[in-house]
Amino acid sequence: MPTPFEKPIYVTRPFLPPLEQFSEGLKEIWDNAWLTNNGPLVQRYQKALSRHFETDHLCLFNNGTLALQIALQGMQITGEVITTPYTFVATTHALYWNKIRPVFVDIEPNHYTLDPAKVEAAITPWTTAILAVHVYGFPCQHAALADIARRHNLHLIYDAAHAFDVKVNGAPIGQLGDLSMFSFHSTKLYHSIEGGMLTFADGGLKKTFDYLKNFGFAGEVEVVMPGTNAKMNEFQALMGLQVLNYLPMIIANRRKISELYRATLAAVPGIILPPPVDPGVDYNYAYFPVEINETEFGLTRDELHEALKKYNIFTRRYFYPLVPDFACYRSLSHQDPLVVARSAAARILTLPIYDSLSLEHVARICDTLEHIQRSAKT
Ligand code: T4K
Repeated sequence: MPTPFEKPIYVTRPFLPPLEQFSEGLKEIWDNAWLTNNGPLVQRYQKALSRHFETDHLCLFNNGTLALQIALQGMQITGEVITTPYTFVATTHALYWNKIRPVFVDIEPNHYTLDPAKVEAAITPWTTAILAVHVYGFPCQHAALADIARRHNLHLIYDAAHAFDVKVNGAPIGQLGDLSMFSFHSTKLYHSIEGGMLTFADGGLKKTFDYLKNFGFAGEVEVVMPGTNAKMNEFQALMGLQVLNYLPMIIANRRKISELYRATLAAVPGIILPPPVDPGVDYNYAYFPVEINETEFGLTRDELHEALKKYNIFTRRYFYPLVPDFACYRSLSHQDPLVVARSAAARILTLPIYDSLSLEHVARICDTLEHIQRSAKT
């Protein structure tokens, strides 16, 4: 009979470098007395990421949401954009803040990413771009999306908030499409406390993004466009630089957790494991989403979510409710009934996964899930 965890087990916990190491780094910030506005650590961080992703077409921001908003503005995306309903609400908000109409199209059932087979039917004369999400770090069906984008002369933009360090056929995922946005929020496998990054194919955009994140300043007394304030600060850069050194360990630990979940939960009726990643994909183990088949499991996803709380296990229903069901988007009409996305939103539970979660605790979480399932059936 499993017992509740002594301390809460959350869906995620941020990786933190050793405190002494971070304190050592803070001394440099104190010596510089330079806290933000493209300081030396942000510049060093940008170089480190350029090396990591093998590109100079990269720009840092204070968070992923503003990075995406600025991307859309800098690329002058207007009118309608075809996008996924199955995402964190910030994806859609970034469109809304640019006065772009989101047109929701369903996801495919294998990896929950935008379904290319349904995109073309939603294209209108006002469509200017496709904004797809590598949800849970699962790569979108890029070849099919790129083909549609090319034939209809649309931009192809990726919200890669979950996809840091994912590679497709050996290449960083940020090389796909016209532009990708990455989130470095503390809840992500890789973080800079808060932070965001754009990588993009057209190097000419870098200047525009740099202006837009700094009020549009092009010099001390020259403002070339109405920008905003979306600059990363030195503390974020310090964290991002230090966490980068631990990335291989973070991903390796997550991989072990994912493998243990897979091996143990395969035997539990009603728990459908996340799909295996396609060949050629180096995955980052960002999330561990399981689908709950309530008939076989004996409880609904929501009942299980509640039941786990009694054991001090706090899973999340990423992504429920579906974005078009939020009050602020409910009035938007969309032709696609979003059947697959609705089913995913009703059935998926993301289980705890983070580098410091011990395998012993993972085994206990699995025991608890098995116990809840057996008790539900009796
Ligand atoms: N696009 C997509 C597809 C995204 O998923 C996101 C963000 C964005 C765009 C926007 O990027 P950012 O602007 O955020 O860079 C979290 C994150 O706040 C959000 O960044 C993330 N997606 C989303 C999926 O999840 P919440 O509301 O679930 O976070 P919260 O505070 O409930 O945290 C979840 C759990 O993490 C907590 O129960 C405990 C743990 N936690 C959290 C924090 C902040 C910690 O242990 N320590 C911490 O410092 O949204």
